[in-house]
Amino acid sequence: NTSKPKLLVARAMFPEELFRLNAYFELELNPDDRIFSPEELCDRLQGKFGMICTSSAKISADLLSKLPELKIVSTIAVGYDNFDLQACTSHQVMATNAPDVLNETTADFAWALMMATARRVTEAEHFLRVGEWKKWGVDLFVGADIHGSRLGILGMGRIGQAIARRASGFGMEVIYHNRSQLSPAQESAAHHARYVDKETLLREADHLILALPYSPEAHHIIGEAELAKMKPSATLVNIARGGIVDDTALIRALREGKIAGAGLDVFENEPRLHPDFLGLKNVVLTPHIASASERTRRAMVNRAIKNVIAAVRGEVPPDLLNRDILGH
Ligand code: 8YV
Repeated sequence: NTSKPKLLVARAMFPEELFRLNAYFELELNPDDRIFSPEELCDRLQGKFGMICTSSAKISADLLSKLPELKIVSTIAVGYDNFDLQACTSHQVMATNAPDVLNETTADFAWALMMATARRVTEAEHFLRVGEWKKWGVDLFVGADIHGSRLGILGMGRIGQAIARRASGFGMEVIYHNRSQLSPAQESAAHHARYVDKETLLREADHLILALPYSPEAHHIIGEAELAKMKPSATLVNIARGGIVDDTALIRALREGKIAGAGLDVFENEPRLHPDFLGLKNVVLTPHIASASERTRRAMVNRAIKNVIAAVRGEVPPDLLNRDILGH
């Protein structure tokens, strides 16, 4: 049926879930999961009603000006810093994300990184794998405790609050900084997290987890000056976005012992990471997989599917980001 609107699914994702889209759209898939260059993305979007994509698809004013028929861009991510929302609105393109369904899975992974970093799990495993384990020692891979320590969270949205809740089982104190303070009810649900200024957060956290969205204001919000304020025994975890941390400054701080270690799931210029990370022992490095449980990734895809189906049916997509488009 060629009269159906066309939808580009820009990345390979669970064909069994995408199947439902066939009732509404003529699909163009990318089974090889190639990353389209901006030019190819523009070509492929010609004549399309919409697109399901990931954070790798940059939606700029320039691109949108070449796509008069486009109505919706739907990302399978909670973060949408790859979308120019203002340009979407002025070009009458709805932008949607896939929030909520990944909160708990992402919080789990933040904890995995924090624990692996503080207790030096991957460093110790490497030591064992390369055959260096000749004898046990009383100070072999001693690290920092999680239980009883003070957890700091920068960015106390839905994921930050899910991270905080998990602290109750570890007898931790939670402090946080956020654009705005949570309500007393939210704070008490987040293991009685205590709001502090950014300076106090940096100075007092034993383990600091970054869970804020990327924005130009958040660019390098953790740089040399901030790292210098942290405890030399502290662990830094980033499950948010590359660019929030100044990677060069972080590498220097890790080398000079300004902080004890870092657990990083996101990087500036990923998937190309700063090569000096690989030479550091006090880091745990993962390839942007914090939301990657089977169930959650399917739920994210389904959320994106719901949004495009709502759009084609003339309904308001549940996760519409640029709601000001409705007034136009
Ligand atoms: C996405 C993420 O899976 O949700 C986000 O913002 O970073 C991940 O959960 C990834 O960005 C692919 O879009």
